[in-house]
Amino acid sequence: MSVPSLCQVVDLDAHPLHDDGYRAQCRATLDRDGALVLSGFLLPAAVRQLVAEAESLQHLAFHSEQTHTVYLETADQSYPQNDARSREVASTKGAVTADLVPDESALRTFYDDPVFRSMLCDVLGEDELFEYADPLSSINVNYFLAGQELGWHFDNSSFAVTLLVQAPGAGGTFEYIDAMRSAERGEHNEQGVAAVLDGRPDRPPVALDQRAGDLALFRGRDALHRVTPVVGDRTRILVVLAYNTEPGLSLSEHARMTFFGRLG
Ligand SMILES: O=C(O)CCC(=O)C(=O)O
Ligand SMILES: [Fe+2]
Repeated sequence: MSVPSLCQVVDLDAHPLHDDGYRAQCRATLDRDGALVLSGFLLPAAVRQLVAEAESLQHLAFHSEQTHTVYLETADQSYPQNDARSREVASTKGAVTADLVPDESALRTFYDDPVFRSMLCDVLGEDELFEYADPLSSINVNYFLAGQELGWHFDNSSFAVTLLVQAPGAGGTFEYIDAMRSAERGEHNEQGVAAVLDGRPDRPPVALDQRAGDLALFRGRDALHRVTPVVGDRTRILVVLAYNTEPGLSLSEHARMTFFGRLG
């Protein structure tokens, strides 16, 4: 079996990835909202096929259960009790790494596709995007079982690209509050973040309406975001398509050990 072609996997009528007007529209939405959902990105047959593939890989998932701060650091109790830097949130999920994704997977069809990558560049305002140098981190299939969640956090990378393969029965919602800090300017908005953790945010979180087969882009370095606990027996299956803006970079050894349980 060979890798399916882009038109067999992506609904190119609804999402003409090569088209400059389409790209400009996507970019305007992402710039305005801090997140973008491409509804019905995958063709229905590709969604069904990816669910089957993800289910067949699930027994290989590494399960991580972590506590961390919203800044993805270890809580520092030398800060006051209500300071965002001393407060822990919990994240639990299972992850299958890129090296375990079959060569003929539809996920490779668009992860590697030059048109898809140049579309991402235009939408994100990047010159070029590169895969991770390590064999684990470029494509991750994540599984959220009943009760599993990602606590409020900021990402280390400036943007994220995700594909929802299977939505849970309930819960498992991606929520975000855009522009809650400026990592670039070193402004971490500890007070605003603490208010979110206390359940009294200045601005209400936005719930992303991402359904199975929808691609999402978000600026997770400055948008505070979380995934609410999954409710019910249907596993949330979400693929993270991870890129770097420079070649030759690997995910840190600490992050690989935490999320994948191994380095390569
Ligand atoms: O599962 C999701 O939808 C978001 C994933 C995420 O925020 C992350 O991996 O940092
Ligand atoms: Fe994140």
